Amino acid sequence: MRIGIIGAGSIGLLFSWYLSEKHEVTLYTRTVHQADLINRKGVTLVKETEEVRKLPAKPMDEWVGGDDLTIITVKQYQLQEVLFQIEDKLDEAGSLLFLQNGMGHLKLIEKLQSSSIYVGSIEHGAVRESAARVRHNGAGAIRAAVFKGSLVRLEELANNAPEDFSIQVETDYYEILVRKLVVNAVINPLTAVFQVQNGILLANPFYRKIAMSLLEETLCVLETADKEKHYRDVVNVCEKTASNYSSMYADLSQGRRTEIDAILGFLIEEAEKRGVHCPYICNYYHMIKGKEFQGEVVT
Ligand code: KPL
Repeated sequence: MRIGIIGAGSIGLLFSWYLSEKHEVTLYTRTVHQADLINRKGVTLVKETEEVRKLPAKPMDEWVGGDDLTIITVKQYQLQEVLFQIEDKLDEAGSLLFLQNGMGHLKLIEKLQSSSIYVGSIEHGAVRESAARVRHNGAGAIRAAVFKGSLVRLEELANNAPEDFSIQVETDYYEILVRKLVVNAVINPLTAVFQVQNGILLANPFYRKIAMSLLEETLCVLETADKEKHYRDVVNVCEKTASNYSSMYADLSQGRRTEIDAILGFLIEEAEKRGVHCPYICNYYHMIKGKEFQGEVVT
């Protein structure tokens, strides 16, 4: 399959590296500099060892939409601008797969005319070490489902995924987003505030207690029935990505904006609509906003 990947942060680099094993992948970057670098050096994946894969890269404004599948990996808060940039070429696009953390993007996606749209989540641990280099800190689940249109390209993607990068096709896209929202609502703010790797949230009994309180409050706001499943999800991700620095930790440490509005900000809005009191969520939301405001550099 011909696959375009828009966004070359940690998730874009990870997808481009793994999928280029079996597909013809082009990576679309935000800057010309990053595209040049990737064209010259390829993408390096660092695990126990490191391996380079050569693949073509282009700046995003050269995207013309001719691929069978386009995977959009940019952050939630960058999505509106990116969609605006590529809007007039979306008619030429094949299927689209959106992989954002948090909630909010459904409102944007709903408006698109594209025939087949998928929504998914990724629970791998990945940190971008430089513009063409990503460290893979643990494999978790990748889930995706149809938002609109046909399943064909998503099934093709899942059936041809590399063994160590498997993709689960599910039926309920909203459920996928809620599961990932809960994971991000607990792990991301706490790791960013305490400045620790994901695994420390389980290993340190005091952080673990706070994580459980934040989890319970999140589930209360979302009025979800299956608490056990969400608890297992959080524990699983912490275990499988124990050595990873969450994206929120990485964003703050590099002075970038975080996805807190789409994660805890979304939960605060939901809590207000339902008249639910959520002091933990509010406190962690403000701690992260405070750090963003200070432009705090933690490493
Ligand atoms: O999604 C992540 C993130 O960091 O944003 C997890 C899965 C928690 C991995 O760190």
